[in-house]
Amino acid sequence: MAKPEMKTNEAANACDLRDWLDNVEALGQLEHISGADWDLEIGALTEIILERLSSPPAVMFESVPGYDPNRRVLANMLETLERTALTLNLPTDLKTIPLIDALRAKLRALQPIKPTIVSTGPVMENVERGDQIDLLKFPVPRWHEGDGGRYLGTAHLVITRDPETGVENVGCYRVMLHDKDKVGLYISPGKHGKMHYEKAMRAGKPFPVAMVFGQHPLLFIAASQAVPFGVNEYEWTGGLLGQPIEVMEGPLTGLRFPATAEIAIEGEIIPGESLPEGPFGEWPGYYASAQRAEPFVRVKALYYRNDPIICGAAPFKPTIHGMYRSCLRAATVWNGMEQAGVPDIRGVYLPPPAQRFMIVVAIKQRYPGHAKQAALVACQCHAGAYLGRYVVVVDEDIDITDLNEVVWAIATRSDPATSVDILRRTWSGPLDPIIPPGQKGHNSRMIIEATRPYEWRDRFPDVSQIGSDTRKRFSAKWEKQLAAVQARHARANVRQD
Ligand SMILES: Cc1cc2nc3c(=O)[nH]c(=O)nc-3n(C[C@H](O)[C@H](O)[C@H](O)COP(=O)(O)O)c2cc1C
Ligand SMILES: [Mn+2]
Repeated sequence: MAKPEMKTNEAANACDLRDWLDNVEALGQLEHISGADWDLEIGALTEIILERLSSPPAVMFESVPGYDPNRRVLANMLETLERTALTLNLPTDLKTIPLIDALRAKLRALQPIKPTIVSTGPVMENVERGDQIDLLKFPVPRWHEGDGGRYLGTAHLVITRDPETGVENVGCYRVMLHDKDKVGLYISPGKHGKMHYEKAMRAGKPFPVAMVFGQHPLLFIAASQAVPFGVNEYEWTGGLLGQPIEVMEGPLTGLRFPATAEIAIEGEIIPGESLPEGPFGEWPGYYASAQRAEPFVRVKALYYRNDPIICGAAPFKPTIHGMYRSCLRAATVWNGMEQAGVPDIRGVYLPPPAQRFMIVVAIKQRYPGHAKQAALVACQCHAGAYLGRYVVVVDEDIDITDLNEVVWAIATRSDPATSVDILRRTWSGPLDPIIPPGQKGHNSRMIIEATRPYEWRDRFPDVSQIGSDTRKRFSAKWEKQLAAVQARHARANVRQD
């Protein structure tokens, strides 16, 4: 069968999940699984696929037992470099550090573009109000064994407005399904949506909320990652795509959501009402924030496309995924460092198993103290300051996307008595597993200078490794045999169950 052609942003509606799926299909990175149950089975299969494959496909779960077979769940949207690049409107053939570099250039130059307001769209193909609303008719997964419920919102949009200023926000804060028309919301302190909510509660007023479950993954990235304070998430998304996205105003709340959303709701939080929320398997790989009373939204209207798709990005133990989050965070930390004037940065990366808990920076050392400056700024600029732990600075010859190389640099180019500093009382939060309950808030940072010491860097022992010219010469000469040896001995990244 001929492969479908990739659609460009001009040809496709730039911000429709269905066009994105066609492009992922064209990349050969979409799998379909029929018959997995909503209760743990979808979550477990997602986790096992991530464990087994270093380049995992996106997975569409269809025909979930007990549900309309065309109501689907999409997992693993962004788990390869190609799909991350596709989503961010970047070339799909970039390696990790060039991708991060291209992304940060794009973010630096980004000019927000206001969305186009349309009167309706595919999301209005089905409209249900009041008693008709039944969210239990959607195959909402219970993702992890320790979860306190089914999570409808893990890769979604929560749209709110500041009750005092009217400023709109689009955030991604987890959403638990309580009932056919009630969904719980957990927003951690300081998030924009939380500030809006707190203002409404102080005024004793119902708080209108719209939510979208299923949309182009760039909108999920905008809601969950990269948008700087003061920039509207829809305008940022338009700026990144180079054209406006289409939104419509919710008939009940006026809150705006993408016209191509798969599923959208409008509703309100009533002051004083709460239900038990959590626990939930969180991105550090633990259930760290326990079950608590949290607000919930009374759903007043439900809209969905025909054959709707719920997008899911439940976090699993980060030893098996999360590369795209590392790339996004690395791009924003790198830009933060550059804005603070740190020269000659050759790369920034967050090893996926550690996520924000470790930042690795490669520099070309230029002056005494350059490495320390790079480390301090990396872990204290806005993008790098929250929930960190270790920051490692290495020389430019280290491949910072390869943990073996980073560990080798630490092991051989740092001396604990002279290469390490500790910062105390830095910015942490409720999800930090090592801070005891009741004491969460601050944590500490360790800076590791794993660079050749500046004073005698020219006399530091040479690395024992074939030079790149030698490597090229012999690998070209022996390529056929080497490829055959490789093919005979290749092993998939398989874990036995
Ligand atoms: C899969 C995923 C789930 C998230 N869940 C939550 C959550 O439950 N609560 C929360 O406060 N932040 C959560 N976040 C982080 C926020 O989305 C992120 O901090 C975002 O920048 C918040 O938007 P805001 O800056 O407009 O408040 C999540 C992020 C991701 C990627
Ligand atoms: Mn925001």
